[in-house]
Amino acid sequence: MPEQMSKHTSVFRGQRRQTQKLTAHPGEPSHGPLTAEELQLAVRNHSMPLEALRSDITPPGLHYLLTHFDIPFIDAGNWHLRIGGAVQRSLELSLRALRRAPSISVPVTLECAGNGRTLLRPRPLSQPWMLEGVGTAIWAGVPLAYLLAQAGVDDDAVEVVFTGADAGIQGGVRQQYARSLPIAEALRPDVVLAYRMNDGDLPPQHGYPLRLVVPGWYGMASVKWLSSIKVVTRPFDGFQQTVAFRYQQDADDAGTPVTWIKVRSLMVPPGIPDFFTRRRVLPAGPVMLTGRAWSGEGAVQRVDVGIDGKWAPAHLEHPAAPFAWCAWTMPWVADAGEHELSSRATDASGAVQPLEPVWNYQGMGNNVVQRVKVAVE
Ligand SMILES: Nc1nc2c(c(=O)[nH]1)N[C@H]1C(S)=C(S)[C@@H](COP(=O)(O)O)O[C@H]1N2
Ligand SMILES: [Mo]
Repeated sequence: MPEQMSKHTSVFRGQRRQTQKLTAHPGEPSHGPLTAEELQLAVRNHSMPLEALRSDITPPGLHYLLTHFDIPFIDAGNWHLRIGGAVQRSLELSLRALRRAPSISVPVTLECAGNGRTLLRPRPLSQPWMLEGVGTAIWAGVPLAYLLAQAGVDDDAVEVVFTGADAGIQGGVRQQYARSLPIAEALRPDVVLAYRMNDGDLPPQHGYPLRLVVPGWYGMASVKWLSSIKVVTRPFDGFQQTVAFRYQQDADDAGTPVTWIKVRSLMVPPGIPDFFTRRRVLPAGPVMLTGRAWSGEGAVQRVDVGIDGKWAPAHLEHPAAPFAWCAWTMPWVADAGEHELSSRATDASGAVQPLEPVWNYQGMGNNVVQRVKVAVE
């Protein structure tokens, strides 16, 4: 999520700094303590508790959530999806019509591009994710490629723009949440217009009645509460495309677009937590360390588990689908004392998780290895 951090806000910076020293300015990374604005976002947009890494499929209530503006309340009986722009036939489809169309069901690990942001120093001010902005669900609905074929995409088309029903202001710009995909991505057979999540209807917070799901891409591409799909002959220049979701060094850097999910692994913290500090405590003896790993840039090839900085390969299982996470396990005989546990994944592209965070202005794609401190008694 973004991730305002925009050229637009930087214009106001000097002015705000004089008048409101203690208020958060999105776009200005902070060395200070967590702000009220970050807390406000954090309580609306929850992460997935790490113990939920135990399930292949995340129940909707445990799946992470990221909503920029408000959750729109949509009367599905009067709702239609419009498909138009550079197509031979514009379409207008009711939810009933979509449910009668051919359907697919795809297990997908979604992750917010801002996951890991709050571990960066200085800290980009936005949704303050630690490491748990992730979840895996089975998304079912109509293949996007099927509907685009029905509409007939013009030869000069370059992108497809997806617009949600939710509106708000970000970086000083009034907007409806909208993102585009290159035509080649939009025509992938696994890109789905989902009306179901796991065993039920799409919940309101995850995009009811219909959302896009783009397997392998960071979550921002998977537009919720879809209201229209427009085929365009020029690259889309909306805020969420050209200002938010960029890897940039500063506000004036055009940067590069955020696209595919970078390789990451996470561990279920072993033992029991201290309520307030979340510090882990476990008894000495054998313990099975478990977790998950995923990547949008190539299948996960290995996961190494580090015990106090000494690495050894974990056992890897096969994922349920190309863009769903895979389980890993590693037996450990815990001896009394303080230990630091980590996991580090490598994917088929050769990418490996960095040991130290890689900073960028919006706090995007920080796939640094997780470190779990445990006290063994
Ligand atoms: N319409 C709309 N779609 C959206 C968003 C949004 O704010 N509005 N947030 C995006 C972002 S940044 C992420 S990470 C995912 C989160 O999906 P989830 O809440 O179902 O986990 O939705 C994406 N789609
Ligand atoms: Mo996101």
